[in-house]
Amino acid sequence: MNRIALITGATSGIGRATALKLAQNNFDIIITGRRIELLDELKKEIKEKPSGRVHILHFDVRDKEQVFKAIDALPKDWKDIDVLVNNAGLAVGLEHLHDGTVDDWERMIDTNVKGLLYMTKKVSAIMVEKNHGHIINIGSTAGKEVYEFGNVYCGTKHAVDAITKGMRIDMLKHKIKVTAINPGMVETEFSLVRFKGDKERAEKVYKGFNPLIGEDIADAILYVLTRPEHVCINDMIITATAQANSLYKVTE
Ligand code: NDP
Ligand code: 8X3
Repeated sequence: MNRIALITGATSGIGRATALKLAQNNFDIIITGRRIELLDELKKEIKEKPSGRVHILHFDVRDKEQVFKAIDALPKDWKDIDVLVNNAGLAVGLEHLHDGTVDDWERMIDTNVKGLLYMTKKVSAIMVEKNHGHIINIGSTAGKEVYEFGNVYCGTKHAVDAITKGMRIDMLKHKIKVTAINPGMVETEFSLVRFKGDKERAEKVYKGFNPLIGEDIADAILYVLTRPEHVCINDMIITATAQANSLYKVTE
């Protein structure tokens, strides 16, 4: 029987690439996000993959009532989730703290930290019932070190790092694997969102630099999910060859 994987933030970037990669490798996929038209498009693509089984959940991870209702209302044949990929997340703004916008901070904290917690609460309860499952949290190099202007975004990803470690302890006796995948710069909609739709500024981030793409992270997720039962990959940091850490990268 195929494993069921729920991926948050599947409309774009890392989440979309992961949904396609896992569907290619015989996972049944629950895709989630706010942009329903993109979920519908992805559903069509997944239907062409070997698994072909796909289910859409449409909600904002910041809204705990929506999250809880969506998981509670899953049809019986989709409820038995084996894999949760907590991927939905964002950076908004890139300013010194005293120039920062409170609403940007709240969007990041509510999505990257609280949204991840709401999802995990509901889905891990299903996994605990059956003493089986795998939770993958998408952290960041920003959760391992802090860079100028990164303040609150780095704070949320450091929180993901700590919460992942806590989860692994709590899930231990339930045989649930917990993995953090921490990418460096990946070319997705990330910078467009960070710079609030300023395409020119977003493109500059990757100019002359050879970044990761969503599929590189999807590959790592598939690797982590296909280890033997007794092996749990706890923590992975993945950067482009042209990047050493948050502070050092080379451009051509
Ligand atoms: P994208 O902007 O391309 O994708 C982000 C995804 O998250 C979208 O599918 C978006 O869906 C979803 N999302 C955002 N906010 C919400 C919300 N409130 N409710 C539900 N879904 C939401 O960025 P990436 O693919 O790059 O980012 C994915 C994850 O990877 C994030 O956690 C990010 O922090 C992390 N990351 C990214 C790196 C990078 O350089 N790109 C590096 C390290 C980590 P929709 O808008 O449809 O709701
Ligand atoms: C995304 C990578 O370097 O923009 O988490 O923080 S970075």
